[in-house]
Amino acid sequence: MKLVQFYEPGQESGVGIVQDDHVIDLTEIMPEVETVNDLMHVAGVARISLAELVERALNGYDGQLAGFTYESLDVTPDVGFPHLMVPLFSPEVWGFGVTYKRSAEFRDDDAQQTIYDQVYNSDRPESFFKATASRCSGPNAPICVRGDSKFTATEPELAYVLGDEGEIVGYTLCNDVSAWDIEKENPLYLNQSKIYQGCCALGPTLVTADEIDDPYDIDIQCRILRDDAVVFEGEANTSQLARSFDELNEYLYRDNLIPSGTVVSTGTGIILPNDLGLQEGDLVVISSPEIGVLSNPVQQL
Ligand code: DO4
Ligand code: MG
Repeated sequence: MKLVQFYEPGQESGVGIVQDDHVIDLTEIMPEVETVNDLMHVAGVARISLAELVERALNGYDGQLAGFTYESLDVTPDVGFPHLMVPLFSPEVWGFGVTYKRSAEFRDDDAQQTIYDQVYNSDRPESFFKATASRCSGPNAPICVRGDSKFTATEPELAYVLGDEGEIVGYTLCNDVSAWDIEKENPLYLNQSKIYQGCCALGPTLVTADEIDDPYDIDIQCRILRDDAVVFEGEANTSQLARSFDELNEYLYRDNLIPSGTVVSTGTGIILPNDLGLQEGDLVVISSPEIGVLSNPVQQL
């Protein structure tokens, strides 16, 4: 099942179920559910999966199903019109890094050092705090280049969403936008590369865990458009990940309280060339056949 959150004038947020090119308005059927976070809470209390909860609600409803076309929601956010939002309001987004060989090799070559290779080959993975809900952009909303960065990169990643017992309830796409020039200057500046306004895009859907046959075989593509021309294309597959999600979770939860709805971004296998930092007006399009297309324009702060 693919879930989205959408904005509608007069209503802060609603939850939708994507079926082909339509979005069914679940909030019509379950008025107590305005966010995917609410849905996760209800499913948690009932001790059933998100998909089961939604199936039960749909089966028990005999009214007319209302909704939108997906296309009509997949538009630039405007308070006057319905549009997609982040797929959930994640209290915390965490990132893992150098989980793909390509990421480790590139970062070491660039800085003529071996620290990334050491982490790639260590038991302990690299993890970092990435964002809070207010720093995350949904589909078609701007991702940002911070004012003091001359080279900010897109990092297209598969992300998973955690339930209150540490279980993976679903998957989404994450753009771990990072100011590479700042983290290259000194690895201790990593937080400033990773965490700032508009540093993270999530979406477009949250695909429930039951619907993903093999999370270690997901294709991720990325394209960057500048003045309507494609200036970058790259792809990766999660089979190239060097670590399992169990392994990442094992470290994430060590003496660390992780709230329900936390998003964990699993690292990038797509690396931008050194002459292609993001610029105001670029459009970054990340996609996966299972999750959908996440497009975000770039804004220079
Ligand atoms: O320390 C660098 C960050 C690595 C990262 O975010 C990634 O590999 O995706
Ligand atoms: Mg990353």
